[in-house]
Amino acid sequence: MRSLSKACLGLILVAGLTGAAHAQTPFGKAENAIKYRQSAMFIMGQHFGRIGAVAKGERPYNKDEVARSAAIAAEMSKLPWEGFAAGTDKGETHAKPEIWTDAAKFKSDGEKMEQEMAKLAEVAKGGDLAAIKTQFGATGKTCKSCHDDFKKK
Ligand code: ASC
Repeated sequence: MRSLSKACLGLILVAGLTGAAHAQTPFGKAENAIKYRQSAMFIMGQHFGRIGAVAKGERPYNKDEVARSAAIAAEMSKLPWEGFAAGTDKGETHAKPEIWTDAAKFKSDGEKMEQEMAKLAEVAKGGDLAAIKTQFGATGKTCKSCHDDFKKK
């Protein structure tokens, strides 16, 4: 009896710990975390790309469309980070291990990108195409520098 209740206690503890580990990530499984961050970046890339096409003169400039794209991109820029949960370095991902081994730089690069995206959304509301082009360039630099360090080709 004694050993049975000990075994039961052990099982309860293991179940509790497993539950706690699970609670650390809202994704359930690594694959979902990877899909989540990739989805946010895909939508961000789509809308950032539309602004890029306008900046390059490949699409006509429409103030509301660009402002909407910039607002969506800025909102998406807040999302990828929680998808880089521990244990999500393997699988269908271009994430470099440095994301976890140099987490401070990754965080600061991400914050810079978010700030520039937010600025782009502000500038886009103003409707000054030259200013939008300038801010588009500044924002793209923050995408690129983070990808150079933390994304596998
Ligand atoms: C994009 C996109 C990126 C960045 C980067 C900017 O539209 O998909 O990864 O911009 O190319 O330099």
